Amino acid sequence: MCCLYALAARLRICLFAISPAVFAAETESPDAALGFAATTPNTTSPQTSAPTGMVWIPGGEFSMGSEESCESLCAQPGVTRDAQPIHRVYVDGFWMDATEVTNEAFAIFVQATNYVTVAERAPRAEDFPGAPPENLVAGSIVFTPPDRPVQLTNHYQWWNYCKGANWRHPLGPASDLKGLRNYPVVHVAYEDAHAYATWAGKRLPTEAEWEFAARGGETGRLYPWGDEFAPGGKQMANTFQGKFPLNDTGADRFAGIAPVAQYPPNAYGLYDVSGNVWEWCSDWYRPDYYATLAGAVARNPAGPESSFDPLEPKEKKRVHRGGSFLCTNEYCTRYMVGTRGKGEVSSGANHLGFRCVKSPANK
Ligand SMILES: [Ca+2]
Ligand SMILES: [Ca+2]
Repeated sequence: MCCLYALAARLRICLFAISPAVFAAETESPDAALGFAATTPNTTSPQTSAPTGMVWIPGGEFSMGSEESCESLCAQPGVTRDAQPIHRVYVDGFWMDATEVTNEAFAIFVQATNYVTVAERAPRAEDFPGAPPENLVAGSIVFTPPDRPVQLTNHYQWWNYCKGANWRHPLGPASDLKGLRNYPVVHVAYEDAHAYATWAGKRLPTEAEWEFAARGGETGRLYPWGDEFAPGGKQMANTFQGKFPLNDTGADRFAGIAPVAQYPPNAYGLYDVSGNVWEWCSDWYRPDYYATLAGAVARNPAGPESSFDPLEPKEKKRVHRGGSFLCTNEYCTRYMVGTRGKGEVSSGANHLGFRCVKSPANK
């Protein structure tokens, strides 16, 4: 089991560490003080009706990123540092899936194409030289709450590489999709999400498109619905309540993952852009990317040329957005709309999914 665990660390588990302050000095910029300027959505409408399950995002110009003051909303440091400086961005209009892609939708894709996800394939020995053959087993990462209080400095204490876990068996081989038709598909690697999107005649959103859409036309709000996490006591997203990672009380009605669209949509009609499952974006991840865009309006930015995460410099990572049912103000407050996540491209987990976009001209 120890060896399996070690392989898992190389395979996938290492991907959900939060980002501490190691690169703060690299990303600080005077521009961060400029803050948010008004969002100016485009006024043009699409010439065709909405594709099934998608809503129109008009695009336009907006301020992207997160203010350093939001650090106070998370008990762990660093939640905003890779989301600075706040900078001005323009994106064209596009269609976006109103919800995270569901198990039902993904099953239709798999049935039509016989697609096999990364988590269903045994890791190849040539990709992991030196790994004992018995450890080259197909599987994925499953959140497993520890049975006693733990320090939040070591995420291995609540992530477990589970043989046989994949989108069909989200909690391991003994689990299945009964009753989960309308839940987000999980355990999808980047190439799985990309394959689905291509099959569907869609694509994955850029990070800028994702944030423009999630903000719903608002300017500089903390959350897709406003600045108060639970306005009037009303829970607006599926996150984690209670003592992380021990006990999710489910005070927001769901302990763990929820079916899609159980909370109010944002102003553009998007459900669960905050919480439930993280969502893949097409951009490579770099914590200093925003600094390269500051000072002008970035038009349809598509991310840096390559990936670089100082925490794990050898891993190729793309951006995740929106946080998940595991996000909490004790550890990872990345349900805040301007904050960023990241993940190694071949790695899925049971809190990571995606949604797709489509440009009117099929860009
Ligand atoms: Ca919850
Ligand atoms: Ca989500």
